[in-house]
Amino acid sequence: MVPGTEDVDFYDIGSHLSQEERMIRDGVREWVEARVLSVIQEAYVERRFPLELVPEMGEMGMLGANLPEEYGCAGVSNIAYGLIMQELERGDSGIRSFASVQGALVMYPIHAFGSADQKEEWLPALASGKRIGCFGLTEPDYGSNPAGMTTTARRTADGWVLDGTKMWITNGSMADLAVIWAQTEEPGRPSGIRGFLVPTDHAGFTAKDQPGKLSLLASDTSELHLDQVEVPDSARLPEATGLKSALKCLTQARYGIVWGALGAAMACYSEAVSYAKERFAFGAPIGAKQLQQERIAEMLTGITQGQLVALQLGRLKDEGRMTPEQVSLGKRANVRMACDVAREARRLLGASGILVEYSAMRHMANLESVYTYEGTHDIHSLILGQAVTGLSAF
Ligand code: TGC
Ligand code: FAD
Repeated sequence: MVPGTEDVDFYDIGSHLSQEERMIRDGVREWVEARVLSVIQEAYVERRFPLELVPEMGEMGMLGANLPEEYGCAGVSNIAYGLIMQELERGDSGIRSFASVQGALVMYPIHAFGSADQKEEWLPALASGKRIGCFGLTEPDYGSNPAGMTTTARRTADGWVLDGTKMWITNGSMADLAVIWAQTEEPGRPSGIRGFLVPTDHAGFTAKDQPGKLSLLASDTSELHLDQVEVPDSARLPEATGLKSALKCLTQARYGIVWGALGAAMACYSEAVSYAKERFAFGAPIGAKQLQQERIAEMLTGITQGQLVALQLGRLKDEGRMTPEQVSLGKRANVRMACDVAREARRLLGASGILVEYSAMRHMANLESVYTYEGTHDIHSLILGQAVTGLSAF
């Protein structure tokens, strides 16, 4: 077994999962061990997303897994979906990001807000990985506050013309389809934010890779440019009305991150424990030293608390009772915990911890993006502060 793939379950949380959920978790874990961990170090150093894995992810039902079977999806519980995200991020945050964007930010809005034709056309192709999607909300000047977006969709006799720039877009350069959020300009109607399905081969659509990243190196992060891109009215998501629809997509993706962050933390923890038992200093394994044992105890505590949060959140989601604010608490807490665990694991590994052969520093660097995207840590503090006090501090 590759270090980092052991189960971490100090509170026997696995006993609360159904047999199917455990089977799904173990199947994805085995796949990650065999297929992701064998390529990820090289892909990371080469700064490339391992695109060759996408058809396998589709075949195994990992894309939009909690959406219904009628569209070629796996139709699993939200807890099983979370476990898939956990196992993927145990491999690398970039692999989980791919699945999050494809499932929660592209397939979910098509399923929730799309027409029957849009669902038929896109969902099976996206579920199988034959088509790739991206989600364009953020702009160069509007990240935390997407309400200010300046991308426009101007109504014409035949449809819409889109103009604007979207920044930091995961999967952007390899996508066949972009979900673009834009301010509408329509004669006689107030402007509002709406979502559009834009095939990326349309004239005027360009994507370029974001250079200079030091995080999520095995992930495609791109800038999208829309220069008078014409789409018919049938490309508009008919049920998406206002920014609220885009924010609902974020809730789905953030839910996946609550679980995904656990996977990254578990990988770092397991690697650190195994290193602590084997590495000798001052005549004894460093794992026999009290300072390292405290480190390990802190990591295990954080992971165990995070597992309980994820499990209860999953239950609430499966019962249809989960609120966006509850997701904010989970995203904020679990990602911060994972950042702390990755950093402490890297330190425990000494000089070896800076090598790509070990996963701690890769996860540590990746998690800085996870801390920032899908609502920064600060934004989730403000969401929680507002929920508790009723006062906005944005
Ligand atoms: P605000 O007035 O608070 O809300 C407008 C309406 O939307 C409702 N709402 C939500 N509904 C569902 N889910 C959510 N998460 C929601 N948040 C708000 C809200 O109740 C309201 O409804 P109604 O009926 O009263 O009209 O809107 P605001 O413009 O003040 O914004 C609030 C704020 C700052 C929290 C929001 O803009 C925000 O979350 N900002 C962060 C932006 C962000 O997270 N961007 C992520 C981009 S995608 C990405 O990063 C992908 S990374 C790749 C990966 O996932 O792996
Ligand atoms: P800003 O909003 O400029 O924030 C800068 C700093 O100010 C942060 O520390 C923030 O917390 C703080 N801040 C902001 N507002 C307040 C406030 N009111 N009070 C106190 N502090 C505040 N976006 C997409 O649409 N699609 C994607 O696929 C996507 N993928 C991404 C992939 C990566 C690798 C990264 C890094 C980002 C991605 N994003 C994507 C964008 C991401 O969602 C934004 O970066 C994020 O929402 C923050 O926006 P910003 O970077 O513009 O930061």
